[in-house]
Amino acid sequence: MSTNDKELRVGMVGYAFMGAAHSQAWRTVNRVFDLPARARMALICGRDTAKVADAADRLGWDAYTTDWRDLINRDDIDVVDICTPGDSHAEIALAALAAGKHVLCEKPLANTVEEARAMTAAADTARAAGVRSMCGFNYRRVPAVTMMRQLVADGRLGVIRHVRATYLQDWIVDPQFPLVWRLQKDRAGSGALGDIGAHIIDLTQYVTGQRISGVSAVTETFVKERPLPAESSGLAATVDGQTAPTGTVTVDDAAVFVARLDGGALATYEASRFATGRKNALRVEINGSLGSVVFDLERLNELEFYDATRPTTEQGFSRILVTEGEHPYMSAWWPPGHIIGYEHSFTHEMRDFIEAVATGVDPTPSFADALQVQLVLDAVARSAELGSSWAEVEPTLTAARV
Ligand code: SOE
Repeated sequence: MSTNDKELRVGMVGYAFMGAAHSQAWRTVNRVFDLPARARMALICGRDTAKVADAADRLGWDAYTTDWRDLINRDDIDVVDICTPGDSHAEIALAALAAGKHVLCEKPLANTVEEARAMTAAADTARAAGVRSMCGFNYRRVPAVTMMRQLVADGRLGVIRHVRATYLQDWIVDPQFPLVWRLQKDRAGSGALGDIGAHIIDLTQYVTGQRISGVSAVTETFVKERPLPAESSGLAATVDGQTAPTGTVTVDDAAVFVARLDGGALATYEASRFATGRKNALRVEINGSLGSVVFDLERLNELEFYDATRPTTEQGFSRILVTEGEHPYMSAWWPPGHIIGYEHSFTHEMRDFIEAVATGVDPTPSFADALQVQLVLDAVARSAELGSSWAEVEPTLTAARV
């Protein structure tokens, strides 16, 4: 279907946290941004009939199905939006691209480098037929992050010396928290590393324009056995005071690594789900020869900026409120000072995806960009497993520079 019919009919697979976040964005994007095509929330897919029917009604989808292959085989679907656990990203994306559907796939792109390579190759092939694909690293679309990248690109920080990135959560600190899919390698690929570490890897490469070229890492699984979820064991976490059946956690709870970036910067990364008290705390600091900039997701409308070129009597970190009309995306929302939230990053993501598809250009980050993140994840896992001091990241020729 050509996009000059002004409508992009979307089919979304999955309806949990990311399905809800993406649905909010699909509902909002054309009511906030003036775009060359309109998204139609045509079909939502989930395995459980009752739950997906409820999700269709609650999230605003025209219809629902329980088979993603049905969604892909329909000729009245133009876009496939993949919001499932990582173990199904490759299968669904490969089928969608082969069927000529544009694809938006949640991060991380895949559970393995091999899957990510296959997805990238399929995206490259489909591009020749005008089919577009993008990976959903939504934090790139927080206006303050986009501005952070602009400050670096404009040379306001000078030569980048340090990147310091943390992404900290604490939702599984309780050992009785059940063995959900994010804690199983065959479902999620990895733990904190791929789930939240992928975000700070992509974000720092996006902001600095540099790529991670090598890492030295440690990972840890603090709680190695957990109660099986009630839906799989049929039992609550404890039955008659007896502990329910348990299963083995097969992913990392935390990953910590140092890295070199190909522009010469030194970097430190920490991704943990055991940072008690930190709920969704992503923080990135960039230090350069002329200045520094800090982004904190808990204060996502702001940047801290240090300009070392100012007179020494006036130097200090200033707080930039990123709500002016000239700031990325902000002219579409409210007057200066009226702040936005986490969910707006998804609306901005859909804005850029729709505009790219409708105008026939490749949205970013591409699958090739996401493959590069996957290669870093793999290098971190190899370094941690081998206990070696350093692991090179294979350079990719296909990935566009971030
Ligand atoms: C992890 O709980 C998670 O939902 C990530 O999967 C998302 O990518 C992140 O935006 C919020 O936290």
